[in-house]
Formats: sequence, structure tokens, C-alpha cells
Amino acid sequence: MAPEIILHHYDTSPFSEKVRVMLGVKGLSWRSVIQPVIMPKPELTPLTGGYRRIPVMQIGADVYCDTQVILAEIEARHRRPDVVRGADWAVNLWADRLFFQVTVAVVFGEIGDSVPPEFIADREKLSGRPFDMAAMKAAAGPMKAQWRAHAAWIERGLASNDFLGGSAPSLSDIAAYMNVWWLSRAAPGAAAALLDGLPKTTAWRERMKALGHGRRTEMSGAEALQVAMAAMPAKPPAGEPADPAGLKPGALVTVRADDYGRDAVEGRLAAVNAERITIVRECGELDLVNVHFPRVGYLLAAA
Ligand SMILES: N[C@@H](CCC(=O)N[C@@H](CS)C(=O)NCC(=O)O)C(=O)O
Repeated sequence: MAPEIILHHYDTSPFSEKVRVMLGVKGLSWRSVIQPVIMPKPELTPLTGGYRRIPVMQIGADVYCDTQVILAEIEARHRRPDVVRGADWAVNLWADRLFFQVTVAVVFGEIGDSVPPEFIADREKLSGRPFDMAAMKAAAGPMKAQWRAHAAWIERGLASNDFLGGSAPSLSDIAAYMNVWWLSRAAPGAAAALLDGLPKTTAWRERMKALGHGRRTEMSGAEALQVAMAAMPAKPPAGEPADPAGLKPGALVTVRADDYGRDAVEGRLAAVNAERITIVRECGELDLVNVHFPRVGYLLAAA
């Protein structure tokens, strides 16, 4: 039996929604492990080696950090229907970084007053910057104008088709939708005002929602750790010997995100190529896991 897809996530997480929608488009069955919204995450970080962001996907003893590598892996394992086309990865990074940061500003400008102090303290640690509610409120007006301009790109992309990717949903749709989904859920009044006059985007949001999340069944974090212990890591992807980092398989390395949540994960390099960094590390008593990161947006260095 093929090992199950285990998604470590929480329901309000916009990045997790990208993966849930991908699982819906592919019509897949998957196991859901609900992780905490703030640190500590004692049933997640033993798997990742310290990476704390959400979501994380696990298949046996292979652990995938960041939606970029999670979505690529799902696409590689389940090719039909195909989702990744053309310049989709570049659009994905626009949605993850530029559009997302604007969405963060609008959401917290709207709901900031109801955010608990523990959440604020956690996100200050995550970003390394003060979670400055007054500044977010002051920026809310200009940020709403920016949000609307990003949404207008979606509207334009839908001019002659049901989806940004044409007649069927693509990675561009899934990535862009994350931001529209999150704003619509966290601050429905602001979303309605900002989407007013963008009818194609509003109709597309409903089409995206209708794609569903595939077949989800819950699993405990402890059970997921047991799955990793019982499995062997898969053969790593092919490496590129001419990789600019100049690091060879077997080297002791660190990998960290270059934006926020920059906790370094240490392990032995298993493979590196233009798309992926794979390290192998010990998880508990001599049990090995492969931990996979995207290449774009992550820094690889000798430990
Ligand atoms: N580039 C990452 C970003 C993930 C991200 O920022 N996730 C948010 C939740 S949606 C997060 O981890 N927030 C802190 C936390 O949940 O502890 C990805 O694509 O997976």
C-alpha cells in the first residue's frame, strides 16, 4: 500500500489552504494532523529538525517543508489532473510573498484588536520584528488600495477563462486564491468591499471553494511520529553536481528560510538541485528522516 499523505496544518492557516485545495483538485485521500498555531510544536519540530512553519507534509519518513516543495511533490506523485503549468512557480512566489504580505497587513489592520497577546509575542519571534498594531492600523488604508490592485490582476487574468490557468484550475489559481480565501474568512466585510466591482474574481472564488479538499481523516501528532519511526526515508531526488553551492552529498549543512521563521535546520546533505534541497537527519533514537526544502527562498550553507 502506498504510504499516506499526512498534512500537519491548522484550519485557519492560509498556506495550508493552498495544499488542501491542491488535494481537492487531485481528488486525494489524506490524513490531517492539527498542529498548534503558536510555539511550542512538540509533535512537529522533531520531524522537521526545528522548522516551525505550517504546513508541513509527511509521507512515511519524508518530510516536506514549505508549500512550494509540498505542491511540487504532490504534482510529481499524482500527475492527473496536471496543475503546474507555464510560469506557475513564479506566480506562486508572488502570491506567497508580495500578495500575502499585503493580505497580512489588511487582515491585522481589521482584526488586530482581537488578537491575543500570546499570538503577538509568538509572531514577533517568528518575524524578528515588533508586531506593531498601531503601524498596521495606520497602514491599513494604503494596504487596502494595494490589495485591490493585486486582486485586479486576478480579475484581468480571468478575462476570458474560468481559471487563471485556462479552463481548469492551475497552481496560479491555488496560490492566488489563498489570499482571497484568507481575507474573506478573517475579515469578510473588508473582503466584500475590496472585491466590489471585481465580479469575475468573486465568481472564481466560489469555483475555487467548490473544488473541495479531497478526503480528509484526522490523525494524532503522536501517530504521525510513529509513522516516521516505522518507515525508511525514500531515495533522495537526483542532485546536480554543478550546483553553485559547491556542497557535496554527505556534507554537514544548515538550511533556513530567507524571509521569516529563519530557524536553521541541520543535517547531512542528501541531494541538491535547482528545485530542491534534501537533507537527512536523525529523528529520535537513530531514526532517519529526509527533510525537503525548496531551493528558491532558502539558504543552504556548510554547518
Ligand atoms: N513559505 C512558507 C510560508 C508558510 C507560513 O508562513 N505559514 C504560516 C501559517 S499560514 C506560519 O507558519 N505561521 C507561523 C505558525 O503557524 O507557527 C510556505 O509556503 O509554506
